[in-house]
Amino acid sequence: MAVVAEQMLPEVLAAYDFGGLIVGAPRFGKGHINDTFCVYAQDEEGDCLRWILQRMSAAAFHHPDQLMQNIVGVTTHLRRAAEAAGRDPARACLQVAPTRAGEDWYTDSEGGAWRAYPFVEGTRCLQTAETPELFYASAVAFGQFQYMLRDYPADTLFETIEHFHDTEARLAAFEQAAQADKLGRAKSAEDEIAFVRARRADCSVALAALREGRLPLRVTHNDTKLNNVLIDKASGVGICIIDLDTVMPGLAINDFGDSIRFGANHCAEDERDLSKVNFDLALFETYTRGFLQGAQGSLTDAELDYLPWGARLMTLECGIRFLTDYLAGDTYFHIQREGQNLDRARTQFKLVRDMEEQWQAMAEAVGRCR
Ligand code: ADP
Ligand code: GN1
Ligand code: MG
Repeated sequence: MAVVAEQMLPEVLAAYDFGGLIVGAPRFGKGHINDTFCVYAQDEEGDCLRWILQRMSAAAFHHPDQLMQNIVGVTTHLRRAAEAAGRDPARACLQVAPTRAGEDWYTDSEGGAWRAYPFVEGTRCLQTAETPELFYASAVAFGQFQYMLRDYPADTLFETIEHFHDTEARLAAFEQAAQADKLGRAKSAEDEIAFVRARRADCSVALAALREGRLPLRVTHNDTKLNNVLIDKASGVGICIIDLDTVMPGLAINDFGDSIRFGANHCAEDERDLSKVNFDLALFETYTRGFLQGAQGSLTDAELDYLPWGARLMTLECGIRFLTDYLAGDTYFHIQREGQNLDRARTQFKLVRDMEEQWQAMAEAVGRCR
């Protein structure tokens, strides 16, 4: 997208009724994909209303209309499920805010696609698992999310990013970027490139199980980072799953695995000191217990068997994606400094190595939770 999001803000803010005088709309959050702003509006009583306003990434999402249709469908379903369970639907799920024209999203005059949600108040969004209890709370919420969507009609969902967790396709894209080496960066990533090439066969493990009918296709979130769940400040319970852009048919082990990748350690995703990057087996077990509790018995035996693979593959795949973006010129993941995507790839590969070393213990941990 050529135009910086800030440039379009006045036009986009005018397209919505935020219920008061807009007093500010700074950037917000730590997402890598969309341009996210928090809108502060002062109502007649002087109270502050907050909204999340986002420009959807044009690099990631090529059909915002289809994407928003998915989100409207899924949030409507989740709202009903929340009501049925006696939860406050305004806090239990995202709610798409209409534009003044009554649409679910707004296209600006430069072609950027925007949407807004009420800010879910009284919540926290964590960047690391501050305590095992909070990590457990996130696991229950993601497990529940899986459970609530078990009866969602998968064939009504558009594939918002094709081959999103197709690890074989990610590997092929990586090879292409490494061979093209259009910025001459491959030299600086020789070890990481070799690391991936030594694990080509791993990239097919989950896909083979899917092709052979051992793992079922479900409706999954596909981006289950800790910062995609909002935790209630007062109770510490995970109450609202956000970032629904990639809700699509997928594998439950990938939802499990992506959370482990991001949360079962004590470092930032772009930590440069790899001595600080360590896979935490205890947090792995904590998350497993929470996820299975939330999923309420909806996972098959084969899915439980493959949970460690979900963790290892999502970590490897994410590292491959960061490395590919580094080699291709940082066009997909937002960066704040040069080399950040290479640093991100390195943390992922360190975690993969740790998981390989603790492979047996991971299976035993799952065994204790089932
Ligand atoms: P990205 O795809 O770029 O990660 P997200 O949809 O995850 O975008 O939003 C980025 C951040 O904005 C989240 O990590 C969270 O901090 C915050 N956020 C998004 N939606 C809400 C909401 N409805 N209420 C409160 N915070 C939100
Ligand atoms: C992106 O959107 P965000 O920041 O929650 C990415 C995920 C990656 C993650 C790595 C749509 O997640 O797939 O795992 O970064 N989302 C998309 O941190 O590509
Ligand atoms: Mg996010």
